[in-house]
Amino acid sequence: MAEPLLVETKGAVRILTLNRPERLNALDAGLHESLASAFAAIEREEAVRAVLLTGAGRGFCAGADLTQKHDSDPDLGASIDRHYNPLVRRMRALPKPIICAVNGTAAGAGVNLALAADMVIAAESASFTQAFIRIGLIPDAGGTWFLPRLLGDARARGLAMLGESISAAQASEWGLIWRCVEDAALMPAALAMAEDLAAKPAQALAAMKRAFDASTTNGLDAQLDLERDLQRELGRTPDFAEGVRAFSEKRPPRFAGRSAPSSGNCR
Ligand code: T3D
Repeated sequence: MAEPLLVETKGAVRILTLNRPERLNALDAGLHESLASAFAAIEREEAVRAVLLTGAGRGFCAGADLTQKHDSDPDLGASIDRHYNPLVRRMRALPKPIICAVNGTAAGAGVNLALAADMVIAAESASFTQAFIRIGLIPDAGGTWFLPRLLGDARARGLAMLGESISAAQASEWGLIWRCVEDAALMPAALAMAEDLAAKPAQALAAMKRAFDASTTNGLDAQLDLERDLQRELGRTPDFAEGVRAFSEKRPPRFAGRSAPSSGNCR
């Protein structure tokens, strides 16, 4: 049987490809377990500096695998506790950038899995559907949190309540995703973004993820204090010294991505 998740490494980029194309990469227990171990490895491996998540075939991910057997009194909360919530938390807490390349249909938790990444780039043939209402559920995997923040309340409620699909172009115009590109350009563009991020100062990217996440609950005062604290740590990193030196010497910087000997990690 084919592996449900393909794992490849290109330089400092770890590429994860959801690989159940006959089910539009719907998430079953096997795929969830593979994702959990892939992210655990990425957390451990210092050489991995950026992650690219995509899907095999014509779909990105059609959400939960609806062919999984449920008993007469199913506990969906248990499956969310076991698989979806740890995955979303793990992606948000990962101190490395994650790019999601949405290659085709994204539905249900498949959309929200993409939105848990730091940036989403989509092929123009891709679509985004909060399909949950069609089967009597609410958006999960962070959907009720991501959607209003990215789109505003009106569009978030419209997408969730109507369950209509939007195109990648519409998703880009509405600010749900970073960019929409021609189908053939998707993987080259996504890989170029991931390689670019992998060469950027890793500590600064980790601190940025932390600051943006904290901004969703912090007031301005607390956020200003957090920015000061993070900047204090970053000012002591070799990457800051190299960035300033390279600027003065009018040459491209060579970032090592190491933390300062005396400081902890930004995350
Ligand atoms: O359960 C829990 O743990 C709780 C968590 C819930 C999270 C959720 O994500 S709930 C929402 C689940 N997802 C959906 O409701 C979407 C279901 N799929 C669709 O509505 C449609 O397939 C799409 C709109 C995504 C795409 O339509 P289309 O016409 O392009 O493709 P298709 O023909 O419907 O699908 C192609 C094949 O993939 C087909 O198999 P077949 O008939 O060729 O053998 C179809 O059954 C299969 N497939 C699509 N989605 C799923 C799926 N198989 C299992 N689970 C799926 N979600």
